Parts: sequence; C-alpha cells; structure tokens
Amino acid sequence: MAIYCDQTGYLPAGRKTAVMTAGQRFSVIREQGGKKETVLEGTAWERGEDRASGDHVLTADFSDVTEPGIYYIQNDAGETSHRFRIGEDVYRALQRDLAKALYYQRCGCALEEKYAGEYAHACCHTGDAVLWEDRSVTREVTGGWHDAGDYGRYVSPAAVAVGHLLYAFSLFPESFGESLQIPESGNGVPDVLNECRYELEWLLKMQDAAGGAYHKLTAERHADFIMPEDDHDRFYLFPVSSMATADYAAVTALASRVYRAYDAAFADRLLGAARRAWMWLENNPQYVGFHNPESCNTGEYDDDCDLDERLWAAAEMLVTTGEAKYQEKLTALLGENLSLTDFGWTDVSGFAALAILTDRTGRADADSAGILRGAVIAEADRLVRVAADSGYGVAMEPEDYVWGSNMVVLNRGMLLVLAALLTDRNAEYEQTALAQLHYLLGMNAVDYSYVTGHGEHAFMHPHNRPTECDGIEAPMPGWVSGGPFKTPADAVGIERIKAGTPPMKCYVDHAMCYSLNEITIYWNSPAVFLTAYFNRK
Ligand code: 9MR
Ligand code: ZN
Repeated sequence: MAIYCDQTGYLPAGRKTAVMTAGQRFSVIREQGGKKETVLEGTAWERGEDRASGDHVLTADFSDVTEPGIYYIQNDAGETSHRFRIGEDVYRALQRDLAKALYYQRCGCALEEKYAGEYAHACCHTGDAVLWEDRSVTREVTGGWHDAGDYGRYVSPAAVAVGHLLYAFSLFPESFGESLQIPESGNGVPDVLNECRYELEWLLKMQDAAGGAYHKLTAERHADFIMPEDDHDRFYLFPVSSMATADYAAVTALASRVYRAYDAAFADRLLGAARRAWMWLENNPQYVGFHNPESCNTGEYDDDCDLDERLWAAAEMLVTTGEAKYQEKLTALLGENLSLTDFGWTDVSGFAALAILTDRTGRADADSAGILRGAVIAEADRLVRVAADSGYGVAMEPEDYVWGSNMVVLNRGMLLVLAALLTDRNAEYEQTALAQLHYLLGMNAVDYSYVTGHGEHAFMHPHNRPTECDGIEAPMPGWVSGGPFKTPADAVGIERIKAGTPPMKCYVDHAMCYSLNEITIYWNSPAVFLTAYFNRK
C-alpha cells in the first residue's frame, strides 16, 4: 500500500496525478522553511483493478496545485508519498544527467576527474581489434560508448541512441543550452552534439571497404566484473549485417544535416559514409542477418527483418539529399506494411516518420508523408486509449513488459510527442506523453524512480560493471534502468520473482539482474528526447 507519484516532480501547468492503492481522501501538503501547510484536500477517483500491476487503484488528481514548491501527499489510509517538486524546471537537472551519463560510457579515453568527478577512471580498450572472420587482419576502431553494463559496442544500438539525441536536439534546441561539463564544453558546439560526435567518430571507423557496417565490436565473452581499464580481452569486429549497415546509413545521413552548421568537413565525411553504406545496401538487396558464433556470448542484437532499417535509411537519405532514387525506395518500402511508429533497436521505422514529418523542406512526396502521418496519429490514438485504461496512466499493456520495458514506455512517449507536434500540440497527446515520464520517475507499482539519483526512492544497483567495481556507493546519476520484465532471464531475477507476479511488478533493484536492471545508451537517449520536449521554454 502506498501513494505513488513522480518523485522528480510536476510542471505547474500540467495534469498532476498520483496513484493510491488504499483510502479515498487525500491532502497535498507543502513544505516550506520547516513549516507544513495543507494546500489541497480531495477525494481520489476509483479506478478498480489495474491489469498490469494487479493493484486496486485510485487516482488522486491535484492539478489545481500550481505554486512552485516542495510537496507530498497523505491519505486517510495513513499513507504518505515521497516528496516531489512543482516547478517549470523540474526536469532540467534530469535531462542534463541523462545526457551526461553517456559521457561515462566513453571508451578509449580516460575519464578525467575534472569531468567525471569520483567516477574518473583510466583509459580503456585501446588495442586494435581483430576481424572475426580473418584473424590476420587488425583494425583501429577505438572510441565510442560502451553499449551498456558490458563493454561491447554495437552499431545498431549506437545508431538508434544517436538518432534519439540528434532529433531531440534538432526539434528542441532551446532545451540544450546547459553545459554537460565534458572535455569539449565551451567549444561553441552544443554539448549534446559534442557527446554524440564521440560516438559518431567511432561509428565512422566501423565501415568496411565495401561500405558495410560491422554488426558489432566486442570480446568473445563478456568481461568479468572489472573496471574497463582492467579489461584486456581481445576485441573482434563481427561480420557486416544489413540491419547495422542500414542503421549506419541512416544515422550518418541524419548527422550530416545536423552537424553541417558547425563543421562542414565533418558533415561531408558523414555524408560520404552514408553514401557508401547506401551503396552496400543497393548491392545487397537481400537480408543479411547476424547470429552469434557459438562460442560468443556478447549481445546479439539480431533482427529478422531489415526493411524498417532500410526504410529509415531511405528517409534520411531523401531528406539529406533530395535525390529521387531515395523517394523511390521510400515509396516501395512504405508498401511493405511495416509498423512505422517504433524507435527501438529492433524496429526503427518511427525514425522514418520523424525524418519525413519534421522535414521543413518537405522533400518527401505527399503520399509518403500521408502514410507516415496516418500511422503516427493512429498509433498515438491507440496509446492514449491504452494509457487511459491503465491505473498508472502508462501506455503499456500487460504483455508489453519485455526486457527493457522502460524503453518501450519512453519510445511510446516519443511517438506521442511526435503526434503532439504534428497536431499543433494536441493536449491529450502531450499529457499522455508526460504520463510516461511520470511512470518512469515513480508513478509505478514498485515505487521506484527508474533514474539513478533522481527521486527519493531511485534505484541504486544498476547492472553496470564500473558501478559494481568502483567502490563508490552511489551509482552515477542519470541512468535509466531497463525496468520490469514479465519473464526475467537472469538467475537472481528468476529466483526473486515469484510465478504469477503481475508484469509491472517483475522488477528487482539488484546489480546481477541484467534482464531487469541493466543500463544502456538507448534507454537513456529516448528519456533525453522526452525531457527535452518538456524543458522547452
Ligand atoms: O536490450 C536488449 C533486449 O531488447 C533484448 O531482449 C536482450 C536479449 O537479447 O538484449 C538486450 O541487449 C543487451 C545486449 O544484448 C548486450 N548489452 C546489454 C543489453 C541490455 O541488456
Ligand atoms: Zn572501453
């Protein structure tokens, strides 16, 4: 029994709700200078049973409280919520930390104390990599971000994470004024672009002579729990896949547009890489998949369909170059009945919609734009209904609690934001998008803020090698947990979560729970997108 709220806080103007599992009457109490003052009393609204949590829930609506300040809620069942803040800036530090977290993933350089504070560590993974398929060939492919709690670096997840961040910046540039205190800060380029460039410079090395992108760069087996600089395993370049190559073409084409205003030479290099990757795609029209060799246990990121990746690539190439052949490919792929609304590493079709529908130059033909827009609005409408049906306001059905369910939540938030942008900030889409953030930040059935360092009850034990080994109690701030997974796949999760536990409650804050509590670059990046939208001035 509890009162669940967004532990970070609420914007003054937005809809504000908390979830109660008992009682009926509630009061909102303001804390100021040691004094406590009841500012609102209300009756929570009966919602009945919430399917994903199995909870009997009531909604406490306190939207009328708009004064900036620090608050908590109490109810007649004797329960008290965590503290939260109301203010225009409640998500500012959050956005900064979510983006700064990527800096902590930098590979191939030392994290200096000046930027990393107590999380500083020595330079890691500086050796040349070996081609998996021809051990006589070595390549210099240092740099980039560690993908997650492991030290691998994978092209598709990287492309997707950078994609989220570059769109966040392009659409809401005014939200990116703050310094991230990284080595490049103050160079005249917004820090989010500085940070993404670190990843892009690595991506540029991940292309072979024929234009294909290596699927991944990892050791054969995941490292033990050691600091990155102590990991001296050999890293391999695994074979090219069509999924990685298409994602690669897409993100380099996108980046060439975004960086053009800051560094034309870099933009040209990116576009050159994009064209070579596209050429590879033309020369390899069939799906080229990737599966881990038997001895290898690092991330697989396999995908049985590459059409959505090719669609994203066509869309970005079209918007970047305006050339007719990309429109032809886009039109052909739009006839394939793809989902068109996803922003995850397996399904990137939503990026095609983002590219075409936010393109101010209007390069796509009206039919393509119409199909994409129709798909976005239909999905947004569906998500509004799903969220309305959830006692927690989350746009998730019980079956949606997969590995990395917080990514699903956040990607759905992104889709709702896109719908809001396309419909002149339709309030229903916007409020539903905001509710996804509330869920992430504590309005959920396990009472956790799924972002380290943000909220009175934020998760503390991410599955992340440096966090486990650095001897520092607090994890780096700003990491998003993978979140509840209805069929946990790690030993501790399997042991701790009893059969029949409702999906939203299938979560343990434990460092060994890699299927419930890992961190990844592409779980943080959509959170940056969402917070940047709500941080627009
Ligand atoms: O995020 C990935 C998730 O969608 C998959 O279900 C899961 C199993 O294939 O893998 C996740 O990705 C992991 C990757 O394979 C290796 N690095 C850590 C990633 C997060 O757990
Ligand atoms: Zn490293």
